[in-house]
Amino acid sequence: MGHYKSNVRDLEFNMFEVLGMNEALDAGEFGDMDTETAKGILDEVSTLAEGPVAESFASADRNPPVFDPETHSVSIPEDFKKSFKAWFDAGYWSMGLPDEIGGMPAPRAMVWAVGEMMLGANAPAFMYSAGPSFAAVLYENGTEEQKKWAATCVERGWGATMVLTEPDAGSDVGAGRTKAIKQDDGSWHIEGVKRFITSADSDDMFENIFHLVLARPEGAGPGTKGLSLFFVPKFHFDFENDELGERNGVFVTGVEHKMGIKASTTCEVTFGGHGVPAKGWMVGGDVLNQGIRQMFDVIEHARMMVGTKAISTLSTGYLNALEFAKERVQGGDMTEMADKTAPRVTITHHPDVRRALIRQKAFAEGLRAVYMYTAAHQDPETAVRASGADAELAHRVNDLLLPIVKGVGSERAYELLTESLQTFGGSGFLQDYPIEQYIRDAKIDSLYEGTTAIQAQDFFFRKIARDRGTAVGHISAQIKHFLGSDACGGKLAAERELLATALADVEAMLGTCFEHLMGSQDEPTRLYTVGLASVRVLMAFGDLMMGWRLLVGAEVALGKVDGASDDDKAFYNGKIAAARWFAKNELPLLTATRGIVSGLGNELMELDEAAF
Ligand code: ST9
Ligand code: FAD
Repeated sequence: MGHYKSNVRDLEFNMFEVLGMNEALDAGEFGDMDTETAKGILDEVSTLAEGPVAESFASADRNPPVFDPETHSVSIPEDFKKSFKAWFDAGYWSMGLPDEIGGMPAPRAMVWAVGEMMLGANAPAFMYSAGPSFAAVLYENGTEEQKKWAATCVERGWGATMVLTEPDAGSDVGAGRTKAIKQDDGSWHIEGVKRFITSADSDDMFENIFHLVLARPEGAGPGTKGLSLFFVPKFHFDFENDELGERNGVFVTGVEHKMGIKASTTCEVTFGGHGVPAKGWMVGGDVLNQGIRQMFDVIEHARMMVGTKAISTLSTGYLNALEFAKERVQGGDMTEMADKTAPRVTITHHPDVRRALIRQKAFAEGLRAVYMYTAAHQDPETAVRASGADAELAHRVNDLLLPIVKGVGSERAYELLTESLQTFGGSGFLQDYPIEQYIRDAKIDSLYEGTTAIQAQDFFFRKIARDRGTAVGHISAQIKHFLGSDACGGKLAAERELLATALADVEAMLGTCFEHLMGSQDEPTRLYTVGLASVRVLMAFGDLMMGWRLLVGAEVALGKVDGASDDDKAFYNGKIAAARWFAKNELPLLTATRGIVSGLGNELMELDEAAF
């Protein structure tokens, strides 16, 4: 048995018992994929993830890819390539792609459920398979000719990258200096150096790689709006018959040595610096200033992926810790403290270990419930069943929740994984168990695809203020609807009250931020106060979402627990216990956060830098 432990039962609970996706599936709204087929796929993917995909998880960490500067290429360990091939050959990457490029109809929730298992088993292997989903973005934004290239990219199984970052342009993508020079044949020459590019070389895993590159056409304006998106293949290919041609002038010029996800190559990439032009084609034809909008189609997938990766890692961390705790015998029962001859017990008998386990469980399952709810809003067919949202509102809800999945998912997963490690005692610190690697591999999730600070600003300024509260108003109304209903005869009355207080606390925090935002029109420095509050507010909203979704799940579980099979009874009781625990132990903390946010001033911004 490998390191990875999936949780298919909880995935199915979310999809079919809470979010009612079986209705859409069985009504034929996703082609041939009905509930039975979906369940079959989840089981198969679980076997694949826990088996061959997980197999090279540790070995590829200990023997990471090696860069050869002479040939600008990397060599990747064979066992890792085998894991990748096992996943890629299974073909599930085609789920949710447009039909025209070989897609298989599936709800996005199914795509992310499969993604969760692959990401938890071996995230780098999943990340190398970005080709088809990036090709879908090319297909959706491309010219008629580019749509054909997109189909080629999928058919030939090419690798792909997203290329934004430069040494002086990280969070501030608009500071990018890479330029694009128009050629007479309609193509562009890209010139510049990009940094930190994932999967920019990958040994012989793909016959070709296409890079989606942000660059500034000569004469274009500053900032993100002056950027355009270019399709830059590693090898040229004949647009008629797809035959591979000359090497294009895009070369990997360095590979980073990292704390984690070592099997995933993180590359410096130089365009046009080696005597061969790096030829690219502007996505969508020569329409200027659309690059950042188009790239955000990629970024939205990638932010969802990063959050799901973090959440999946926490889930397998918890399940590993649980297995260990059930076997590790240490100490006597607390009630027999005085009796030194009392029988020794497994550590699951110790109250603090139970506290740690339920905390890991509540966050892992709470975050899964939140990303599943978000995914349910990525298709109109499932959104309407999840919250009554029409297509337009569903889109806004998804936008609102992406920074929660990515920002809160990554921060909480990293924090809670230390709890998983702690459950192992000293053994957790060893490479004999996967947790230390989980922690190293999960740290990246709060950094790439926009740091947590960037997620928090996106959440407040763009997803709430600019949205004029539409999506957040819908979520708030949904929570209030839940508070006002009672499908389980008052069994969750105390928890509902705690949730009501949490909602009021979060609404008050958002209100405070709004006041500062409005006040900043006369007093611009009040924006600093929003900046000082924003990560706390993001995290608080995440807790509110988790608390709510866990209680919705608990209510479903309460309705089913009586008369359930032994396995289901244990499962449902676990759902109820985790939701109750979260409401009683985590939600009350939001009242303190509310106080902190309302008392924020700008003292910190006025403090001389020398005083830090
Ligand atoms: C990276 C990659 O880190 C790491 C991992 C790679 C893994 C690859 C593998 C992926 C696999 C995926 C698999 C998929 C599934 C497969 C399934 C298989 C079963 N939403 O606010 P403004 C746009 S890459 C939408 O003024 P600034 C919008 O067009 C590097 N659009 O920004 C807007 O115009 P308008 C990642 C948004 O001040 C325009 O931008 N790097 C959003 O100019 C300007 O907006 C980062 O993420 C949004 N949320 O620039 C950079 N926001 O307003 C982080 C903006 O007219 N930095 N737009 O609509 C930021 O995000 C900055 O806030 C900034 C600021 C750059 C946007
Ligand atoms: P900076 O932007 O310099 O940030 C430094 C600190 O300042 C952070 O704490 C940040 O939160 C804070 N900060 C910066 N600006 C603000 C602000 N306005 N408000 C508040 N706080 C702020 N990029 C790609 O294009 N493609 C890839 O495939 C890719 N893969 C990556 C893989 C790895 C392993 C890594 C490490 C990075 C990858 N990146 C990739 C780059 C990644 O997206 C950036 O590292 C990230 O966006 C942060 O940029 P930075 O590292 O320059 O940090």
